[in-house]
Amino acid sequence: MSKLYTDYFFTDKKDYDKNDGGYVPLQVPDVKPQKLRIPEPLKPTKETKTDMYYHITSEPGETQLLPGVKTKTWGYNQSLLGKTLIFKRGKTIHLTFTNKLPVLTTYHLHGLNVPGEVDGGCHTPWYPGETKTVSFKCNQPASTCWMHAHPCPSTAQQVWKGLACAIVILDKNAEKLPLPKKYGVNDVPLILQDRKFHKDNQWHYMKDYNPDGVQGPTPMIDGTLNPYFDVTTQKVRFRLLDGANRREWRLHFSDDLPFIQVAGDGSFLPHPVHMNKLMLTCAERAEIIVDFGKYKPGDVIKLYCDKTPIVTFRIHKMTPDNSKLPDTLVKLPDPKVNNPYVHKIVMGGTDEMVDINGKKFNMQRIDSKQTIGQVEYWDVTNSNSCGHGMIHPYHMHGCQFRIISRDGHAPYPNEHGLKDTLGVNPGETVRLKVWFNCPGVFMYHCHIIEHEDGGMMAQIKVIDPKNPNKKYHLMDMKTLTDHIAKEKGIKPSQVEMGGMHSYRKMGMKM
Ligand SMILES: [Cu+2]
Repeated sequence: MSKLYTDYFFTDKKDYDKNDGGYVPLQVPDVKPQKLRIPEPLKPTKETKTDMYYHITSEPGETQLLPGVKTKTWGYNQSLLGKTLIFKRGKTIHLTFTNKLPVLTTYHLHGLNVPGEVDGGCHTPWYPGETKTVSFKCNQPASTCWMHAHPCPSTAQQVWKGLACAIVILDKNAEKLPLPKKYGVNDVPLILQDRKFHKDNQWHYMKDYNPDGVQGPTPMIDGTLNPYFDVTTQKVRFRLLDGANRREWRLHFSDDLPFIQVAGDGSFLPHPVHMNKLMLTCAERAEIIVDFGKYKPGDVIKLYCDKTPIVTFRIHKMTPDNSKLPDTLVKLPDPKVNNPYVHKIVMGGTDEMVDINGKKFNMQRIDSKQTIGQVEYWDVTNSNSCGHGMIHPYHMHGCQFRIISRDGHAPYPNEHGLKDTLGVNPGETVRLKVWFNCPGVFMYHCHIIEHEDGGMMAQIKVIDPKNPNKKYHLMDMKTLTDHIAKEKGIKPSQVEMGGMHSYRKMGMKM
């Protein structure tokens, strides 16, 4: 029997979000159990041997979440969240985006190795009514990634309204592994979010605003309140995604039912990890295999976050499944560091004081450079004090990195795969090995979304050695503010965006 890990790994429990003054505990909402709204796969508009084409529209809508009045929400091709994008490795993907929202938005492909213009950060807005297409070759390992809006400094507000969906990458290795693969039956994404409902069942982002991250007491899983899932196969693969603005999810099942983590953010883990607890920080993903074999039809198992049940599993008749995972799930790229320069990244402050290396994000400033082909260490520090600090989930666009060490010690057992986001403990320095495959300007930031909007973000120019002087068009605050003022029919000085408070309080310009 492999070792069973029974803790959340994070070093100091005092740093969990639940010890923060602004913490909002989860509560089971007062609604009848709802069938889990597993997002359907989005059908390509066209698929050839080499190419896949999709059309995605971001649109406002209304969603029946609580009894009574529907909630005003935003989504992709639907009123809330979006259908799952399934990309096949090796194909060229063409994504046509139409923005039917009353505000500008972007389409960030979180976890994808794509050029800066395709990445969907703040420099590539879609203005209301606009349609544009991006294309890229999908050439990265099987994994669960996601897409979400990223128009700084309004990312948090747009994700809160519902602009997020899962991306699944398939490859030949994944096809061969003895894993549950029936999407929607035993291969199920669980997008973990939380919301607060106000009068008339509405969300009010600005009323709930907290510069350390907006939270709500109501768990919302795949856009479902109080969800249940019918288990009809002995083993189920859950693709867990922390899609919350702020919340960490400390997950465990009834009876401390063990499970196997097989994948992290950007790939399978080299070896399966047996565990009965799992913590995800914002934007992290984990694929786990749960074996319900010891239960009988009629049994009920629950998934908890801390003490609150968030999904109910109803056991039905199932055929025995004796499939065994191999010890090695994937062979991952592990290039040698070939440049001695070490990037030093310090995530500092809390509330409005957040920054990186003492500076708040500026869309026009390049903070770092790296050339394609160079493999470099990045030392990422969380300078909050230990014991009463916050865990900052550090995310890099445009790459999948390896975690080398945490304060000189080995990474946690479940972070040996490719990663794009990781929780950094207060006082800790994590060493990453980073390389890029695509050129462009990419952001790196804390993925507590209010922290990134508030300026705990910086950007890197990734240089293509074949075209080292390429100029990139970068967004600026005046253009952004003027456009938003025009959309709303107000003066630029009247424009209000979530992250602006942090800059204003610090007397800084964006
Ligand atoms: Cu943070």
